[in-house]
Amino acid sequence: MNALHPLRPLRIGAAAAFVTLVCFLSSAIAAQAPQVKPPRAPGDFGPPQGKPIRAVLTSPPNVPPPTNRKYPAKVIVELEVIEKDMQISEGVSYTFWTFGGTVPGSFIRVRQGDTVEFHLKNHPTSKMPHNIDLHGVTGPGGGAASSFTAPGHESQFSFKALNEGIYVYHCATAPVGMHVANGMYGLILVEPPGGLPKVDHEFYVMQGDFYTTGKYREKGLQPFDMEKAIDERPTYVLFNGAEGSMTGDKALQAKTNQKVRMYVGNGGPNLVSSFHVIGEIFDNVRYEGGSNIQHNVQTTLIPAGGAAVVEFRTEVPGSYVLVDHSIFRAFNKGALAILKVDGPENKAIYSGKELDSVYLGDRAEPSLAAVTKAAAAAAGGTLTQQDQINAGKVLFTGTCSVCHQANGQGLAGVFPPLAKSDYLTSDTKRIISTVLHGLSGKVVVNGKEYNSVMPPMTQLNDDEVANILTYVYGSWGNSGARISADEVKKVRTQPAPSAASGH
Ligand code: HEC
Ligand SMILES: [Cu+2]
Repeated sequence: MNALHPLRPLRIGAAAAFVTLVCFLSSAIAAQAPQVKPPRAPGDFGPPQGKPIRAVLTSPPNVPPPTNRKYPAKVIVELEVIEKDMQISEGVSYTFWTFGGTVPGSFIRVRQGDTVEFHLKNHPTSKMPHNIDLHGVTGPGGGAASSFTAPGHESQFSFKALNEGIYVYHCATAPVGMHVANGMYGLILVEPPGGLPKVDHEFYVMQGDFYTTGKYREKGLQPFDMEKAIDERPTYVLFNGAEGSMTGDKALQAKTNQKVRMYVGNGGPNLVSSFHVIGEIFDNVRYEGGSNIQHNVQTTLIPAGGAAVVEFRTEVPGSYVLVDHSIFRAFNKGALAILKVDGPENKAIYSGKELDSVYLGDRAEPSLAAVTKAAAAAAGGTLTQQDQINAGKVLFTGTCSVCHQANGQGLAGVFPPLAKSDYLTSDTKRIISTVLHGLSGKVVVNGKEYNSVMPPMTQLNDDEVANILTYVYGSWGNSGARISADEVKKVRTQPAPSAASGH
């Protein structure tokens, strides 16, 4: 047996051996993790001192400044529930229920030992009663029973923040799942008495899963789908309540050689997050929001109703992509955000040139505006061919260009060209069907044979297919045909074509 096995001396039963074991363990911990501070016990730090303080609340992705306080105080938190329609994805809106008008709700920051006087208001235009359960509260329901608030009312309760840490809060009014699914969650940070180590940037990021009756990116106001929620089949998985909440010109910003800290929560209601930043390694993770710090972590699990604090240094400039590494959620349900790091290259650490398009597709630029414009025009009955081409170009970049290339030339022997493709001159129904149902088997394009597989683009809705094809037909010397969403709708119900049947 291994002589170094730490449990072996215990079997001998000598007290000295036990002391050796304790020393071995504590020195091992100290050696491995010099930055770990001894975990602090929960504690009553005595009565609040000084004048009552009004808490600074921030909306995501912002975090309130450190309390910078050496004593426990009485801190007044005023939070208002507002039910409102907001954009969940380009051209898609949803009736969110919010703490403070945003999803996730306002970030609250207090110090361990503070006495928090909590005021919960429910806006008069609300249709539902709401309450709040703060995981940082010691007491039945985390405040839920004391904070039940009808529309137009306000309730008040107080608690002492006994434990330091990062905690989720959420609404706990029945049906609880529905209130959470509509965006009713946020984070409260209880700083340790000495505060947290200084960093250059702090960000507030919170994941949530959303359930709409329409498909992913289906336009218009989308109602909540209770059945999908019960079955745990989300339409969207999002950071900060909207697809694109932190991409394009809303990307998080940092410079090279800075320390970044992210408070990352997961509101659920159903999914557990495998939180990862593509191209970074977390130097420190306070996993599960607890007092232990783990180092050199690639992906950290964040349970529904849980949170973590991740920290890393920025060394190399570029776009770093925040994802749930359950990766379909990132690329097909919206769980994707960007941290843009500016600064000089550091070739000793990373030689490469930046290739945004590999990971980002249509999210690399804030150009989805063209898609929104086309959707609005379609709804208003004023959609022009140019609107479709503009929107289609953006969608083509995110969907088709990875194979057919941005210039439509394809890749010799692998992906056929769409530019001046003679295949495109066949019946437009057949081309629509190619996009909807995919294509496989032998095809001849401009005299060259291809025998490969194009997967069905089932994630695209009728508008999107119509716009993409209008763009394809309107580009690179193709026929200029215009495709309508109605045509796509008709073809969708028909069976898939087979490549062998020719044209
Ligand atoms: C994963 C790679 C891939 C993607 C993504 C893809 N295609 Fe294709 N596409 C192919 C392949 C491969 C073929 C040829 C299939 C065969 O050999 O049977 C093809 C064939 C075609 C054809 C018929 C041949 C031609 O060149 O005219 C059209 C039209 C077409 N694709 C349009 C699209 C459009 C529009 C999109 C985006 C909505 C798209 N494709 C996305 C791989 C892809
Ligand atoms: Cu509620």
